[in-house]
Amino acid sequence: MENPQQSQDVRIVRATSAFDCGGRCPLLLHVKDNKIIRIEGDDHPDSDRQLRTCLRCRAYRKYVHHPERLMHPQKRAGAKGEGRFERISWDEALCILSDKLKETRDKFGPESILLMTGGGYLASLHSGSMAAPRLLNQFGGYTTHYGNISSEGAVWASLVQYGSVMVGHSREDMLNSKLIILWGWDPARMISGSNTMHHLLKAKENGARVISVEPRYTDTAAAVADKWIPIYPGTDTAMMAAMAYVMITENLHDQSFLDKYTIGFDKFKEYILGDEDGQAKTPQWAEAVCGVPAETIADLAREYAAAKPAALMDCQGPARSAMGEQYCRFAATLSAMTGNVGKPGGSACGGLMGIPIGHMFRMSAIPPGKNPVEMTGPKIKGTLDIRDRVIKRIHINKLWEAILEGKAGGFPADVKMAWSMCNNYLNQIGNANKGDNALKKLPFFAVNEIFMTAQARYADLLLPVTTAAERSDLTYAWPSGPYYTFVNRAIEPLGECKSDLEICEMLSDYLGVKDYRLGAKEEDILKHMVDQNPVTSKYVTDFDKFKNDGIHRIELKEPYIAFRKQIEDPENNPFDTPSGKIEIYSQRVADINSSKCPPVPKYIPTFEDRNDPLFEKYPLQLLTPHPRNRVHSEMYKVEWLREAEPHVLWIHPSDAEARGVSNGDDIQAFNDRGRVAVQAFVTQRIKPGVVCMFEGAWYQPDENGVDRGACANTLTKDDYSGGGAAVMNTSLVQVAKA
Ligand SMILES: Nc1nc2c(c(=O)[nH]1)N[C@H]1C(S)=C(S)[C@@H](COP(=O)(O)OP(=O)(O)OC[C@H]3O[C@@H](n4cnc5c(=O)[nH]c(N)nc54)[C@H](O)[C@@H]3O)O[C@H]1N2
Ligand SMILES: Nc1nc2c(c(=O)[nH]1)N[C@H]1C(S)=C(S)[C@@H](COP(=O)(O)OP(=O)(O)OC[C@H]3O[C@@H](n4cnc5c(=O)[nH]c(N)nc54)[C@H](O)[C@@H]3O)O[C@H]1N2
Ligand SMILES: [Mo]
Repeated sequence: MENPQQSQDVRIVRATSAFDCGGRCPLLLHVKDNKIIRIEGDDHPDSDRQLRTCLRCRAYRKYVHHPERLMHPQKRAGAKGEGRFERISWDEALCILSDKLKETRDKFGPESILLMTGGGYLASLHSGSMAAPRLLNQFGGYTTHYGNISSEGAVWASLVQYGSVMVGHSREDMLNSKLIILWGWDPARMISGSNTMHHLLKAKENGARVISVEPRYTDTAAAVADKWIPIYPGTDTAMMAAMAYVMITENLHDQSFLDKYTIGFDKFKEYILGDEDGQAKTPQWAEAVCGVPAETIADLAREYAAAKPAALMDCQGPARSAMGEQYCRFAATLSAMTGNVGKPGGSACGGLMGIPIGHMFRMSAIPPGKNPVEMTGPKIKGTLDIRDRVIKRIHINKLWEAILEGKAGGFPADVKMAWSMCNNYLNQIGNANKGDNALKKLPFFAVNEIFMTAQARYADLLLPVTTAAERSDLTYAWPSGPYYTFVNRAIEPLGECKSDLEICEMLSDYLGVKDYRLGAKEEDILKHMVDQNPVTSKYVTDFDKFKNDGIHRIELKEPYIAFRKQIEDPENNPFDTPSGKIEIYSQRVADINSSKCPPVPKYIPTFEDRNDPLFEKYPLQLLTPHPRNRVHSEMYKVEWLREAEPHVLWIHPSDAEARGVSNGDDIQAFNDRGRVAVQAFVTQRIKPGVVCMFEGAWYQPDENGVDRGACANTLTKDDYSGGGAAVMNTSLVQVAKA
C-alpha cells in the first residue's frame, strides 16, 4: 500500500523536455525534495490523441540529476581541449567574459566576435539562441552562421518549388493514403512528431501499402513496410528521374494537373527524355547509378502513378547531403506529376513536414533587434543564392575553416573570440578533427553548457546552465503538432546553474547595456508571449488552463493539407512563387547560373559518391542518421540510454567478411579526415557498400588521434551543397579490424 506521508511530499508537475527532438512528450514529473523521482507520460484518455512518451523522456530524470552535470562557473586550468578547469565565482566569470567582449569589440571590431547558437534548447524564453543575439545586438554586433544544419536543402527546395516551407499535412491524414512511400524517412527511430508512428500504424491497419526506399532496412520499415527497396546514398534523384521517365513514356502522369498548377514541366521532360544532354533517364540508366533493379524502379513508378491518393514522404536525411536540395525538388516534382499536391492522402513533399498551426512558434514578443554588423551590405535572408549570404555570415558547416582562415580565406571576419550556447558543434558539424584544431587556435572561447561536452572541454570559460526542469517556459512540438506545450518549473536550479537568459541579464550589467533586463515575472512574460503571438493567441484563449494542463491540443475539424487552397481555388490562391504556380522550372534558380543548382531538378554526381576516384581508397558510403537513444549528442551520458542502444557501425555481412570482421568485433572506420574506434554490427539490414553510424556519440580523440568516442563527424566533410545543405550523409570511408 502507498505510504500516505510519502505521497503528500510528492508534487506532480506538468512539463516537457526542451530538446531539439522531432517530438514533444507531455510529462508528469513527480518531484520530492527538489528531485524528480518518477515520470509518467501523457494521461489523455483517448488513445488516438494520447502522445506516447519516447524512451528519452522516460529517462529524463537520469539526465537532469546526472552526477556529471556542470554546477559552477569554471575557467581553464590546463591546455585547451584538455578538459582541466578550476572553479570560479559568477562575478569573476562575468568579469572575464565582459572584459573579453569589450576588448575584442574595441580592438578588432564587433565582427571579430563569433556567436555560436543552436537548437539545443527549443523553448521560447530562456534560450540563449534568443537571449544572446538580443544582448550582442545592443552591445555592437557580432558575426554568426547561416544555413539550417537540419534542413537547408529541404528549405531551399521548398522555397524554389512552392515559395513556402509549410509543406506538411497533419499526421492523421496518412489514414487517407492508399500508398505511403517512406523515402529516407524512419519515424520509428527519429521522432518526427510524437503522434506520427501511431498514425502510420493506423494507416497500415487501414489498408495502406507502405514501401521504404532506403539504404537501410529501418525500424519503421520493419514495423509497417510491405517492401524495402535498398538504394545507394545520394542516388535517389537518379531513381526518381527514371520513375519520371516511366510515367512520361507510358503516359501515366497527370498532365491536366501539371498544366493547371505548375510551370516548366516541358523543360523537365526534355531533361528526362535526354533531349537536353543526350542521356535518356531510363530505368536501366538509373540502375547503374543507384543499384536498384530497373524493373523495381519501373514497378514503383507505375504503382505510385496508379494509387490515388499516394503520399511520398521525403524528409531531411537524404537532403542533408551533397545533392540535398535536388532530392526534395525531385520528390515534389513527382508528387505534382501524380497529382498528389494539395490533396487529402497525398503529400506535397519538400522534406519539411511542418504545418502552420503547430509548427515551432518562436515568439516574436521580445524583438531581438538588428545586428549592426549585418545592417549594411547584401541581404542575409530571403535569397536563394547562397553567395549573397556568404558575404556576412559563415556557413554552419564551415565554422572551423572560418576560424582557421578568417578573411584571408574569404570568410567575413577574423574571429578573435567565440561564445557558444545550445549547441555542441565540435561534435555536430562536419570534420571534428578540423574543429579540434580550430578551437585550440581560437584565442578565447566561452561556453554556456549543462555538461562537459566534447566541445565544452575546449572552453576558456564555462558557464553552468539549468535544464528545462529548472525553469518555466513554452516549448513546441515539431514538425506538425498540432499542440502547444508549457513547461512548469519542477525543481529549483541545481548548484549555481542559471539559464542563458539569466546569464545574459547579469552580463548586461557588466557590459553596461541598458534596458536589456525584461524586468517582469517569468509567468507574466510567458503570458505576454502567448498573447502577442498571432497564431498561439488564436488558439490558447485560457492561459491558466494551458499552464495547468501543460499542453494545449488544437482540435482540427479536418486534417490540415498543405496547399489545399491553392489546388481547390487556384484563381484566388496563387502559390507564393514568382509565377504563382508550382515551379518545376525556376527562373530565380536559372538566374543564379550555377551548375550545382539547375533550374529543373536533376541527378548531379557529387564528391565522395561511388564515381569519385577516392572510392578506390574508401569504398564504403557512410550514413550518419539520428540516434534513437539520444537527441543528437544530448543525453549521451545517461547510462540507461546507452544500455538501450550501444553505439556501433552497421556493415553488411559481405563487406564484413571481405575484411575479416565478425559481429561485435572492434573495428576502425577511417578516411583522410579521421579515424574512429567502434564495434561492428554485422547485419543484412544495410545495403552492401554502405555503412551506418548514428550521429551524436561524443568525440574523444586519444594521443594517436583515434576517436575513441566514435563521433560520426570525425569522418564527415565540412562542406555544403549548392543550395546550402550540410553534407552529413556524403562521406566515403574504409573499415578494418582494429
Ligand atoms: N553526422 C551528422 N551530424 C549531424 C546530423 C546528422 O544527421 N549527421 N544532424 C544535424 C542536425 S539535424 C542537428 S539539429 C544538429 C544538432 O547539433 P547541436 O545543436 O550541436 O546538437 P545537440 O547534441 O542537440 O547539442 C545541444 C547542446 O546544447 C546544450 N543545451 C541544452 N539546453 C541548453 C540551454 O538551455 N543552454 C545552453 N547554453 N546549452 C544547452 C546541450 O547540453 C547540448 O550539448 O546536428 C547535426 N549534426
Ligand atoms: N530520436 C531522435 N529523433 C530525432 C532527433 C534525434 O537526434 N533523435 N533529431 C531531430 C532533428 S533535429 C531532426 S533535423 C530530425 C532529422 O530527421 P531526418 O533528417 O529525417 O533523420 P535522419 O536520421 O538523418 O535520416 C532519415 C533517414 O534517411 C536515411 N538516408 C540517409 N541518406 C539517405 C539517402 O541518400 N537516400 C535515402 N533514400 N535515404 C537516406 C537514413 O538511413 C535515415 O534512416 O530528427 C529529429 N528527431
Ligand atoms: Mo536538426
